[in-house]
Amino acid sequence: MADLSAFAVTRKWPPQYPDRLQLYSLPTPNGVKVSIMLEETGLPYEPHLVRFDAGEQMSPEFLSLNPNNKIPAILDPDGPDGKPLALFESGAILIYLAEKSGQLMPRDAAGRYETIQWLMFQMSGIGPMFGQVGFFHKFAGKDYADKRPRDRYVAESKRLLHVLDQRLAGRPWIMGEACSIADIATFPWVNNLIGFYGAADLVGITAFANVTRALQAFLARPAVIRGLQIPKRDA
Ligand SMILES: N[C@@H](CCC(=O)N[C@@H](CS)C(=O)NCC(=O)O)C(=O)O
Repeated sequence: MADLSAFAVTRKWPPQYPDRLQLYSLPTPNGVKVSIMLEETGLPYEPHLVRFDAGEQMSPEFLSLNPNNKIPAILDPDGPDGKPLALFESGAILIYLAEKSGQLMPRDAAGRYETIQWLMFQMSGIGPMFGQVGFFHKFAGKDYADKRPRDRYVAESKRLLHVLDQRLAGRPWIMGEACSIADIATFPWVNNLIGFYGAADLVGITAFANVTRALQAFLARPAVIRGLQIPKRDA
């Protein structure tokens, strides 16, 4: 049985199954990327809820795993060379899990780099920009009288949606015929933008028919349906 006692995070979130990959998360758009990926691959894992309402992402135990105080983070007892591996940043975790499982990533080198390119497009563009739309449209920023910041992020989000829509023209998924980690990174954010953030009209989502078609296909996948609810908020 794996011994994870050297990792302080296991003191606050004790593993019931230390041989399984440990996931520390919350079902937010960044968090569900990893739970969806784990559900898609079938890798055995144990989810732990990190409660933001209790500030648990700032606890010394969580910071020992991710000094950047953000979910998702993982601790794999069976990492490279059979040693435990702790990892944060959802994009890095997705690449790691794709390589570990041999799934959700093209096998040829060029296809692999192209997938990472679209993954980075999500990490550097879609995530941060859609997040700002959420702040200025749904959260504290919605009460600001000056709408220029909101409009700036809405315009940039529309531009990114246009790029994504063009990429999906004539392709079911970002990388073509098969769903990949690029889709797993991207569609939880599109879903959140038009769902939880209520910004569908603001960004004019109906103009992006390829994006909405791929989003519907994504949301219909059984692993996605399950992953969107993991970890359970009331666990
Ligand atoms: N670039 C990071 C972003 C992660 C992120 O922003 N996580 C948010 C939830 S979606 C979070 O943990 N926020 C808590 C905080 O900032 O205190 C990733 O993709 O993993």
